[in-house]
Amino acid sequence: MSTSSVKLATPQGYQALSPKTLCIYLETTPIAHRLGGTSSQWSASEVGDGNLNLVFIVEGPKGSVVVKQALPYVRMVGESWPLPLARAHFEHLALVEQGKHAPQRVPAIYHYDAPMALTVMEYLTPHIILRKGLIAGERYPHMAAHVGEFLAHSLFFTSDFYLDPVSKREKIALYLTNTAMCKISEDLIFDEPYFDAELNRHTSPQLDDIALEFRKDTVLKLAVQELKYKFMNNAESLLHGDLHTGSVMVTEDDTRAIDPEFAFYGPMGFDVGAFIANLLMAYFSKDKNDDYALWILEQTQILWQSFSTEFSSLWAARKGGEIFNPRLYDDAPDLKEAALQLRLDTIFGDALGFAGCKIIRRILGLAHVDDFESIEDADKRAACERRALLFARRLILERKNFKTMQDVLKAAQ
Ligand code: SR1
Ligand code: MG
Repeated sequence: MSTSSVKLATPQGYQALSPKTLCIYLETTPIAHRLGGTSSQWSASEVGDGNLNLVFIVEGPKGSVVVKQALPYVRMVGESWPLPLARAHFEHLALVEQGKHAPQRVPAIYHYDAPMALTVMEYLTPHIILRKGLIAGERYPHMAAHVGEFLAHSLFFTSDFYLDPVSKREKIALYLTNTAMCKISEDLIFDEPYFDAELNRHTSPQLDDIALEFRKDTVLKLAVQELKYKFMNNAESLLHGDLHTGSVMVTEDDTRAIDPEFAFYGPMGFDVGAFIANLLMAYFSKDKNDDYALWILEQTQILWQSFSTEFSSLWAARKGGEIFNPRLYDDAPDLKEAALQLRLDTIFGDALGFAGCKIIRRILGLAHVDDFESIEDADKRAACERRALLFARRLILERKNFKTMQDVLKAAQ
């Protein structure tokens, strides 16, 4: 990914907002009534700590909302890396679609303004970002099952297992031009960790040897490029596209997936693998196998269990869908079960491979995760990261050999 000094043209009517200008803006929108009173009684603060956008919490006498606005550049790098505002459109589209299939697992959407690249949505409170909760050692008894359910519903209902071919192709087309976001993933996940890219960083000098080994590792690079090819060509389902633990908000009882601005039609295993990768990084960031670390590992098992059980019941109950049309069962009644098993096995293998890629990119690439970054002692951090890197390599190369999540978790320990 190369940065440039050319600023992107922003559409007429776009203005990056500040807390003050946001309140004045909101007064002109249909959601003003949710806040109550007038803008002079509202308080807004910018709370975004992600890599790309502005995020505001606005509170009024009657209620509160969250406002997310895209910037015309990558926030974590600055204006030298322009990024189309259109990602706000894809995020809104995906949130609405996911809201149809998993309404309890995404925030409610109140308002979308295309020229302003801005969405007003439910303020999830007292939720916190899952990654922060895991770093703090909190347990969320329903989180893994909820994410599994979100994945099963959002992936099943947007695939050929449910849709007729016309609707499926129309849906693919809706996301085809989210190219800038897909290109970020193609570069940052599958390429940059494997060459000396300008914006790469790693814990140095502790990981210099392994970073170089990975760059020289033809077998690994072949496998990663095979996964990249799958990412680019397997339009199986509408993906969230960036389902890490920073894209999930939790309380003890509730779980919501946010931020699907990387949404596109891709392989189901990519979303499943993204979440597994982030649970595994949370696990590897704890330097010993204490109760809490093992609890995190167990969540990976619960996630897969919940996803596969939910996906299987949707499959059993399905009425439409183009693939494995019921006319094929007449002379081969066991086909229905075999088809499901084949799909689950493929998603599982893909998910492990993508999980491996996701772990490596967060340790050797541009965008790191706080699970590791919050470990101040560089030697300690590097030791955790090295374990994660070696395991990620195994996940990628042996993805077709692991038969169950239990096998994966044993190997992780
Ligand atoms: C330049 S954007 C870096 C990363 O932040 C997002 O969360 C995505 O994971 C992206 O790859
Ligand atoms: Mg995000």
